[in-house]
Amino acid sequence: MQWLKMKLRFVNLILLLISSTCAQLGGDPNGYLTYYSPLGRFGNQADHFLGSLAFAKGLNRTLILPPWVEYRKGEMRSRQVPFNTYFDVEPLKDYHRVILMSDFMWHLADDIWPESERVSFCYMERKSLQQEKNNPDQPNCHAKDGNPFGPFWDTYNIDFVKSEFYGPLHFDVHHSSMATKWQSKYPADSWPVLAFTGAPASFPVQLENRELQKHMQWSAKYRDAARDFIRKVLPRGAFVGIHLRNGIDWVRACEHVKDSQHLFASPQCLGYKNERGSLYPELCMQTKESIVRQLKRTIKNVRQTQPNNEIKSVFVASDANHMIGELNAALSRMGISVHRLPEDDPYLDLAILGQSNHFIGNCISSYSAFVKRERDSHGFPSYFWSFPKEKDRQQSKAHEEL
Ligand code: GFB
Repeated sequence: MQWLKMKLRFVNLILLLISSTCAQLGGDPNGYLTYYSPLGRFGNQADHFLGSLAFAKGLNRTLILPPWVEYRKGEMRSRQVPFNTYFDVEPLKDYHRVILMSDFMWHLADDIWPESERVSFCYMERKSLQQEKNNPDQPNCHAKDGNPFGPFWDTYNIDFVKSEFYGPLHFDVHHSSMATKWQSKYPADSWPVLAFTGAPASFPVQLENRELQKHMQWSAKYRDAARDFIRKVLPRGAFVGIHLRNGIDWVRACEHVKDSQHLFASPQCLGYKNERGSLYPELCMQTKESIVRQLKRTIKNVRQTQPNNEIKSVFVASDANHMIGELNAALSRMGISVHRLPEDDPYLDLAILGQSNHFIGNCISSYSAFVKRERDSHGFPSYFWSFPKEKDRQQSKAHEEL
């Protein structure tokens, strides 16, 4: 009898465990949302992620966390890196329900999203680059057409059997009844998963969604690596983190400054309606002299205003030229050393910049924008290269002195 009771208890425990895992993993009656962000590299994808998170919340659907898409030198196909390699999943849940793509595909997809019901969503027909695939009688999203589209969905063995064009609906759930329109056109019981061929979000990130950055917290691996670098490599004392975006792709991108009101992340300093000014070339690409000048000025200002937390070093993150020699030469007389990572690591660079006492970034770069948002969420100070314009700064200084 005793034995039977124990056995029953054991079976009950197992049943409880199974049901709580299922409850944790979903079976969300409100449905799911998944997307692929074909735009750019990390900074662009992060902007898209914040917008998609807000959109999923607006629609009250669980967001399936996509992997980060990476492009490595010499590799033809993009790589998909699980979301939680870089960021913890739990803090996101303070804002809204999320699930890792691999968990969804392993544990829930067979029931919730069987292969025969996988529909890809796009605003309107997307033509294939292979002409023979374009059928005027059957317009299609061609969700897996080309790299990186194909490799992304292939990572999870996802094929689509149909396309759905959602236009004229859009993604701004903050300023209209858009969420209700989505819900009534695509109710969760008949559309359990909305799978978008592009992110359901704007670029750059919508003003209202910037603050969601606080839910993106570095995984233990990156938190620890950043802390170790700061403790073991940098001298004791405060440090300035700087982002130098100066690779050849950037030089080319900066050519668009002359015919644009906005470029990439520029609203972060100029304002979304250019209320803090128009674009100018130095905002995008700075001279070495102006970088040294601004850095020295920042260090001197901090020495005057915060004498108890003197800056002892500079940490440089860059995609191309870190200017270590020039910066060391310019700053050594001030007793300041200049450092970089021994090996290229865009994520560790970001995590360290996020922790610096002061940060100077590139207003136009979405990579810098990620750091700025993270620092804003902690109340840490940030500045931009060549902003405000040197002439405007001199004028306002003269005005102050009057
Ligand atoms: O992140 P991202 O979209 O920012 O793309 P931007 C820039 C990529 O360059 C990063 C590398 O994801 C990194 O891989 N990178 C940039 C860096 N800065 C650093 C750095 O300080 N350290 C390291 N290790 N790597 C724009 C894109 O890039 O560039 C546009 O938004 C377009 O789509 C344009 O491609 C040319 O916004 O700076």
